[in-house]
Amino acid sequence: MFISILSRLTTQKTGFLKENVKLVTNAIQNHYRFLNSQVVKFTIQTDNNLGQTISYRYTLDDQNNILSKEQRDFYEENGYLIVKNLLSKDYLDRYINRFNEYATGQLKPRPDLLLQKELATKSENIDEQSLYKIGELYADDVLFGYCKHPRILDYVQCMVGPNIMAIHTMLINKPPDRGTKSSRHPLHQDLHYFPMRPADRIVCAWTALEKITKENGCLVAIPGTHKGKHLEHDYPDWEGGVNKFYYGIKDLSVQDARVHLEMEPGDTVLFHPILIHGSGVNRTNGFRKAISCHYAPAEAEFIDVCGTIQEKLADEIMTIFLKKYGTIEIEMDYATLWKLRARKVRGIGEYKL
Ligand SMILES: O=C(O)CCC(=O)C(=O)O
Repeated sequence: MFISILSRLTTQKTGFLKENVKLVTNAIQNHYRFLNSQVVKFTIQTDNNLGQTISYRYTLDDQNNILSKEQRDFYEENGYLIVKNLLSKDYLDRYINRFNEYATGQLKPRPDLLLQKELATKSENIDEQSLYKIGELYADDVLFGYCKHPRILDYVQCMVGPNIMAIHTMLINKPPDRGTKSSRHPLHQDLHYFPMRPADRIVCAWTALEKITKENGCLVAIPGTHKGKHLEHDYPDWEGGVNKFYYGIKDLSVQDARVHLEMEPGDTVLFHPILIHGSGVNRTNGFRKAISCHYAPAEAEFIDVCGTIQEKLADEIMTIFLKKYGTIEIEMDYATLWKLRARKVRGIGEYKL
């Protein structure tokens, strides 16, 4: 079903006219119809050193041979892979400086850049303590440079294939905890947010912009859970609440097997969207910054999440979207919202808004 929610866009905020929105929506549908007609068939069989045929499911053959066999096997088995020192300090400084320009008000954000405040500082002005997350990084050339970085894309291609879209982008600044623990991110699976499939061809790249440890709230993951199912999620029942959209897995029984992903600046973890992961409280006096991008193939299938376990979150995200852009009526659904936000970063089928 294409039309599930009637949404409203504003001319002032987006600069779109009603007719243009319709044209854009049609163009996106045609674009994905074109890409879907060219779906790449992914090979999942290869030989191991003993001459036996083994199956790889989560990584692709014949991409750019950048993954060593050990790295590939590790990702297949655990659902994540840390690549040490992938980005140099110049790049990290560039992203941190850009964050600081927004946090200090030196730079005015484009209307489509999302500046999100931490729950504990909701009523405060934007500064380094309150500015928790910058989203929709395509609205900033410097930050979007991360999503297009060839060193990142060379690894991403091993999971996604040659035609790559950036589907979800964030710079996350976890501030020192003020006793509320509100910057914790409950254990979740990222697929819960995404209306595209197949899950095995989606991957997140998450790069430490500074040293990230257990004390300042590193990522935690449960290795091997990418082989499981997409589980039911909801807001956790935490005293003091939880940040907007921080859904966690309901009734999770395997908490004890978690590992802490401590990382040096420039280290990058790639992880599967069904891997169960989250992050802890920042118990230090410093900030914990990371930048991330989720990627999917340009040929991905967009699904209708109505009637699925994703519907509640999708409705919540659509409601926020409508509130932000509210005056012209257009027809829009959750999948189209994600198509509008996706940007082609490598390969064929370039689509520019
Ligand atoms: O950076 C964090 O603290 C958590 C990020 C995360 O879990 C995610 O992006 O899915």
